[in-house]
Parts: sequence; C-alpha cells; structure tokens
Amino acid sequence: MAEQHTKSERLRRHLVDVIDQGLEPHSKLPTERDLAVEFEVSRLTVRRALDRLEHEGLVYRVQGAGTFVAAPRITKSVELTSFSEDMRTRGLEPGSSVLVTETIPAGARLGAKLRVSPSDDVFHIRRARTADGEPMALEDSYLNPRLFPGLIDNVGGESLYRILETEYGMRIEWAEQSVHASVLEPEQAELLDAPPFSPAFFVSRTSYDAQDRAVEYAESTYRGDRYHYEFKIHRSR
Ligand code: 16G
Repeated sequence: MAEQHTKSERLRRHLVDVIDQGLEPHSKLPTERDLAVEFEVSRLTVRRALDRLEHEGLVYRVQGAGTFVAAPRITKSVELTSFSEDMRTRGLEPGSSVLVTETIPAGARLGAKLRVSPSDDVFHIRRARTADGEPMALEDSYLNPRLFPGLIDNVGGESLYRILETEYGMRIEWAEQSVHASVLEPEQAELLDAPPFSPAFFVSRTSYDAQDRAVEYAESTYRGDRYHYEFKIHRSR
C-alpha cells in the first residue's frame, strides 16, 4: 500500500512538472492506460495521482473524454477592489453583461444593509461577470436610489465603481465582507457555464463611503474552480 502511494506521488510530481513547464490550459493528458504503461505502474496508481491533481485544481476530467490541464485559478487578494480592478491586476480583461435592472422595495433585510426603511425602494442590478470572456461570477448589487438617481439607466458593460466615482463623485472607502462555501444552483450554473451544484464561493459585501454611508450591498457567487482567495495576514501584537 505504502509503495503504491509513493509511486503515485512520484507520478503526481512528474505530472506537476510537465504541466508547469508549459502545458497549455485545456490540453489533454495521456490516457490512464498510456500513463500506466509509460511509468510501469498500475492503473490504480495512475488514478490516485490524477485524483490528487484534480483535487488540487491542476487538472479536470471530462467523462468519456479524458483528463485536461485546468486553467490557472485566479487569485483574489483581500483588498477593497472592484471586480474590474481585480481582473486587470491579473492581466485579464474584465467584462459584464447586465441581466437585470429593477427597482424593488428594500424589505427588512436589504433595508438593514443599506440603512433605509423596509418600504423604501432600492435599485437591484444583476450582472454576469467575465474575465477574458469567460464567465467568472454572478453579482447582485443593491444601491440606494436617493444617492444615485438614474443609476440603473446608466449601467452597461463598464465598471460600476467607476460610474459611482465619475458620475456621482462617490468613493467607496471601506467595506464589510464575508465569504462562505457554496454550490452553484442549476440556474446559476447555466449562466456561469459550469456544472450544476459545482463548488462556488458566496461573497457578500456592504461598502461605505468616508462618511460611513452605506453605498452598496452586493452578493456575488464566484466559480469555485477559477478562484482562490489569498490573504496577507499579520500576527496581532
Ligand atoms: C466587486 C464587489 C461588488 C461591486 C463590484 C464592482 C464583492 C462581493 N463584490 O465584485 O460589490 O459591485 O466589485 O466591480 O466584493 P466593477 O466596478 O468592475 O463593476
């Protein structure tokens, strides 16, 4: 058993090296059978190595088609950035398509987030966010119409934070953010071009301006296979 583990670990490392040395994302790896023959190991050993690589997000499998090199995950650092800024620092071109713009009553939950009364209206903007044309996240933004009159008639493909700054002179200064693990509901999966119930990150953020006014409450669902969060953390004194 231990022997088999060592062999699969050796094969795993070899495949990591091969991928790192420049295998293009989405290129196909040799079949399990070919790998077993080439490395003189059992199919079970090959499967173990591939299982780990899949678990680590380096490869993905398509039933009946084989194993492929995964696209690199996008690192999200914990700084207050817009989606567009995030993508650009990673050399990716951000994009979005607006799926919904509507004015709805805040209700108790959104009212509390945006510090308006439950019977007040709020703007709801739902966007599918892309990086280099690939779907990355679904984003529901809620804003106070009194702070941003006419906003929902102005949102298009460009950065929301930019519109808030340039059109309304509103700069977001700080935010409360929470992240939890989630899965893509079938409707979300379809919009994100991913399998239903695949892993996702659910991120919610309430953003404030320098006067601590609640500017936006947003809920974003990111594809779990394309994102990972990176934190710079300091030991408390
Ligand atoms: C981030 C924010 C979202 C904001 C968007 C602006 C989270 C969960 N979401 O994705 O609240 O609307 O950036 O991006 O942090 P944009 O300026 O590119 O439209």
